Amino acid sequence: MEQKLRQLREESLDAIREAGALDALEALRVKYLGKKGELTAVLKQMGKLSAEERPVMGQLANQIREELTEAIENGRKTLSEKALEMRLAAETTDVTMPGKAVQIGRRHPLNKVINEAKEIFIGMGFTIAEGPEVELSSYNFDRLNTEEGHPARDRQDTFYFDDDDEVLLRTQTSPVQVHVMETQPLPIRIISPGRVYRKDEVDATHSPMFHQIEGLVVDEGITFADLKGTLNELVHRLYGPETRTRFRPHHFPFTEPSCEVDVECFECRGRGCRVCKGEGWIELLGAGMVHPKVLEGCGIDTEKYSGFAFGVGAERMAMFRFGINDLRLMFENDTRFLEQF
Ligand code: 2NL
Repeated sequence: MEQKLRQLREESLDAIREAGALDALEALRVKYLGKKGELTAVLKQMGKLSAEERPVMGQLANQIREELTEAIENGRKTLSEKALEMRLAAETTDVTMPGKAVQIGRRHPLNKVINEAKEIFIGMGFTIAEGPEVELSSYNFDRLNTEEGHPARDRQDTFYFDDDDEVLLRTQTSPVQVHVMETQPLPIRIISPGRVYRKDEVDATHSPMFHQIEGLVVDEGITFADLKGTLNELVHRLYGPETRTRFRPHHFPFTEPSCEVDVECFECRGRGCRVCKGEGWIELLGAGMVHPKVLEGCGIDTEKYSGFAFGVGAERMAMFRFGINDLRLMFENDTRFLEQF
């Protein structure tokens, strides 16, 4: 029996030393020390020994059990330390590595000029009015004195949703102002920035979707002088106080009289260059005194009240403001372009 025990001890200690993983070690513990284990099996045969032999063998067996238990425990410690070490090595963070730069976006040049214009008008006592991009023909055209048959209403130029040409994508933000005139008390001082749509082919100066800022003032005693003063203030704030303006007679169905406003070319300061095509002036916006028919259509008493209105393309404004020569750049969202403003 002694021989058997010593052999078991050699064999099991060797196996424990060679175990490469925690579960292998646990399997060895069961194999030797478990209820049905090999050492347990030897101990069960103690009964067959003589009275002298029994304590000696018992002591040896207990000693072996302790040795095995200790060896397994040591093995377990070593293996889990090694596992931890490997995990730590795999997970190390090099705190001296440079950080990942967070890409922070910038405001789009278009939104920049729209926000600037909003600030300027808010400073003059205006409020911002918004409204739907899908409108009724009656608000986009009829209420603005643009009668059936007017070229602006052509199917070639306007995105209609239906065959009767009643529902459309607004071609200007004026319908927002008609809604305001219908529902809000006088006086009115608003600007309405937003998207507008026209069936234009895309080129350096045209896009089927663009942004407009319209403005409307209705009060007692409003004159063309108020119009000039307000628009000169806008131009001076946007392009510098020395920038000259020119008011040219024009025609719009919704204003009378009407004008177009030119600003001195930002490139050549009026001398004439490639940007202004030798003119010295660049057309910026359209404006006029609100047509009496438009005011009356909204239930406003034209004996007492008058008003002025204007409309300006925000993309045009941004192109002049930042010297951008192609409208398409505004909608491509190329970060190399956007980073410049
Ligand atoms: C342009 C410039 C303009 C208006 C828009 C307007 C709005 C109301 C009444 C009267 Cl509610 N007018 N807006 C006025 C003049 C010019 O836009 O070039 N449009 C084709």
